[in-house]
Amino acid sequence: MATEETLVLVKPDGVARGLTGSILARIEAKGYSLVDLRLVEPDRERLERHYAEHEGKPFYEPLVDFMMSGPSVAIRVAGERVIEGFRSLAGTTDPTTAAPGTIRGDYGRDWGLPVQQNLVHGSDSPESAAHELGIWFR
Ligand code: DAT
Ligand code: MG
Repeated sequence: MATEETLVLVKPDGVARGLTGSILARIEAKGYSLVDLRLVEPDRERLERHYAEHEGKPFYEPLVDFMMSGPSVAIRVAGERVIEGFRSLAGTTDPTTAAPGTIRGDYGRDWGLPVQQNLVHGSDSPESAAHELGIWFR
């Protein structure tokens, strides 16, 4: 299997709660490589491109607003099967039920908001990784 790259975001809740270092440590401890990293305050246009697949869903507007509420840390991460591997490390989307031992399961929960604040984003396929890396590291 060839080395892959994925886009990881530490979302505004993760940055605001001071969890960036803990999340980076988990990526490094798993053995993946940090290739590039930056603090980004995305505008609406960038987020609309990043989350285009979710346009029209009930959580879409709250999601975009949440992602504009503060900076995110964008990370280019490399390794064999890193796309699948980081998704596994992150845990399932709903942080309340994400498995303990995962980033979302250990650090996240429901805060009674219309959007799930689940700390991290990870690309879900080679196609979305290439697309998303182009959006955040243009
Ligand atoms: P993931 O981030 O696990 O790939 P996704 O791509 O389906 O999940 O959704 C993008 C983000 O939108 C997700 O991280 C949190 C939010 N979200 C998804 N489904 C939701 C729901 N049913 N209610 C509220 N927020 C949701
Ligand atoms: Mg997704």
